[in-house]
Amino acid sequence: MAVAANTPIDLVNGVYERLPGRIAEGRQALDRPLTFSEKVLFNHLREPTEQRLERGRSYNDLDPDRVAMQDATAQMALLQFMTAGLQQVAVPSTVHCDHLIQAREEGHVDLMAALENNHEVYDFLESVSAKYGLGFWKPGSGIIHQVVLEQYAFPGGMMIGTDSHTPNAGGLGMIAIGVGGADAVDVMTGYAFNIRWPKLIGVHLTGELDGWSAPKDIILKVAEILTVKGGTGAIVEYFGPGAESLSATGKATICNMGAEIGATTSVFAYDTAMARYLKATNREAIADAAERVAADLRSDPEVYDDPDRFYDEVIEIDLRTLEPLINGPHTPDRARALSQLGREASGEGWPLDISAALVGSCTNSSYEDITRAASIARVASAKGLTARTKLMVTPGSERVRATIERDGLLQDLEAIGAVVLANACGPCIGQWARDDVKEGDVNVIVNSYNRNFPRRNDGLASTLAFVTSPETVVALALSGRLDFDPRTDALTNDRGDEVRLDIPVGEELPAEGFESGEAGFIAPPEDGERITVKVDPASDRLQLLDPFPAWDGQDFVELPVLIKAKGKCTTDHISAAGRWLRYRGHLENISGNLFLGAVNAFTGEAGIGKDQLDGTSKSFPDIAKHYHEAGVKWVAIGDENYGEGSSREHAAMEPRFRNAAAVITRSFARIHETNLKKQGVLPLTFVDPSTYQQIDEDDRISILGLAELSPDQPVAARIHRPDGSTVDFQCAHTMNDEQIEWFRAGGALNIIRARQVG
Ligand code: MIC
Ligand code: SF4
Repeated sequence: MAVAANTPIDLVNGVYERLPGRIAEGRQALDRPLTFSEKVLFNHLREPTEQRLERGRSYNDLDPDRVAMQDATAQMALLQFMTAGLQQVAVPSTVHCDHLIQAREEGHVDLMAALENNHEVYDFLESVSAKYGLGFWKPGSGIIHQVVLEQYAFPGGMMIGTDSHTPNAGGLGMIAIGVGGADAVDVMTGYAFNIRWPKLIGVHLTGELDGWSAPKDIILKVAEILTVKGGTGAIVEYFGPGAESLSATGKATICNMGAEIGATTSVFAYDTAMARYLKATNREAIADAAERVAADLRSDPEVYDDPDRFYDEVIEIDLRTLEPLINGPHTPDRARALSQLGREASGEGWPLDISAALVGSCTNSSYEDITRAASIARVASAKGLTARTKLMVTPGSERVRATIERDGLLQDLEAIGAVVLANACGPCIGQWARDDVKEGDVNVIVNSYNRNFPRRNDGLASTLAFVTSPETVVALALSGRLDFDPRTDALTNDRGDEVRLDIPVGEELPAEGFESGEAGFIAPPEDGERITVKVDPASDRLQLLDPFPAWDGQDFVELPVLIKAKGKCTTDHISAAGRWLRYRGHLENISGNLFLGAVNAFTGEAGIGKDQLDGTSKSFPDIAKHYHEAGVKWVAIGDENYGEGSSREHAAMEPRFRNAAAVITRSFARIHETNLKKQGVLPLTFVDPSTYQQIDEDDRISILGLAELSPDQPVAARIHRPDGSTVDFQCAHTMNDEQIEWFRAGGALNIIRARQVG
């Protein structure tokens, strides 16, 4: 299968040809009109007539049109794919090099350094892509989600991606779902993508944004309303006149950050803004094809007339009343109006001075975003202002970078002191060689990214990160302070005059069209068979995978608790990024970061616990290694929404590699729960959430009756106290028959191999 730099029109036409028939079947099956995402899902069901469709319950087989992977997750995904013994991937797939570029000086210099430092990994990804027929986007071409939006997304399509912000493509009406690498391997090897039929949350947008408010404020508001777990198991559909007033890239911002509420994905129905974006990115044929089936790329009229009948929950937001928001620190749902931040910061004792301001990330780096940010900078500079804090800008793609350079927007930002970084994730994922502060220095940063967990941007737990719109970031950078509201406050310029910032103005799309963005693409050769993929056994960055041992048929009896995590335990807490991104292709080495950020509920300290074999206090990765080498299985205990955040399956593979038997929590984030299942670790939840409090440091845990493990049946478990007493408790799980089979087999790699033999 030839993978090109764009989605071929034939693929799109194929999807649209099936659409009316599938929609008719869907209406019949459910005996009612359909929402937009139901239509797209129906159109991608593998066996439409044979599947039970029950929201939040039934598991269903879907056939996505595409797979996209970024360099930090593709390594593990492709190492697994390689064990399948196939010659080609079964669906069009691409690899995007964006996460491994470190921000140190400025874009070009940093890119050159990355090419040198990461050449082994880039060579590996490029040669695997060539061998198995994947498209390869070179470092510097842009952030995966921006490139996918520009090149591959199309209304009514469906894709999966090994990154939690894959839903970004919902801005172009695509059902795009973030998954772990093992899920991607299923699809790339021709198997279906299996997922629970989602619940549906409708967000009805009325009015239009004005002044300083931006699309980002919509999702910051939704995050406040739904919290970081409120979207779990649901697709969020945006509709209403407010939805149609937003550009495609503005819609993408909203869908992108839907990852922060745990949503399966977020999506907007097809409209003229999407057509404009498709045309501006040289995809007229797709725009025309979409136009012909436009009525099928929206919800049925009955849904818009009476949304409460069709959605599990409906949220109303009037864009006219939406103020600029800023969320954080430590969690993306901690929202307040910008106007309230100064007071809150003083009350909390947060520094009011800002140490760095950052514009960019996959969430906010479109042409429109940059025009709005640059407009503030342009006027500010004319009024004699420059940034009072470090300001850094990461363009989302080479296409955006080249276009904003041509249009003078980069110069506008540079005029107030901005440094332009490489087209990559950079400081969003800890790839930031920061030397102006050190651990313990409590400091505030503001950015237009999406996540703000501790240590995420610069590796420092003492950095307090706030997420907001690019417009607000630039305004705050110009003032240098958290208690500044550009709508009401003035700034003093270099002549000592009081001046006000102008309201940002943006351009949805470049009047002169986009510069080319395809320079970074390498198509696979017709026949990749002769290409050899080398993995040096002595490499510290890449390691071939061995399947984990199959389940031995025995219950888990009296296992030590490696960790009881207190509060938020995201995938960043379980498997940190930043400097550890270096080892994303080497399971043993990356296991050195296991739970380093997780807070020990018994001591309040991060990353350190008690080794039950020798009674000493050690880092969690060292204890896990000790248990592994001693052949001791263990459990981890977690609180609500355990595994929030990233799709990185390392957060599941590392525990599995180090002998974890089960993770028992109050609740899980979707992608991480699936990743645990895929790797053969039991993800269990307490039936009575208060059991969490009962587990002590020296207790042991048994998980019983595993031979009878079956869907919808509780699992018996027991706490063994050091004094010999026991407490029985019950766990729930969400595994279906197939997923129980993954557990028995010892994880996905065994299944991939068994399929090959079969
Ligand atoms: C993130 O934003 O956390 C990441 C880094 O993009 C991750 C993927 C990864 O850990 O490689 C994600 O969002 O899935
Ligand atoms: Fe990259 Fe940040 Fe987007 Fe993740 S959230 S894909 S690290 S830019």
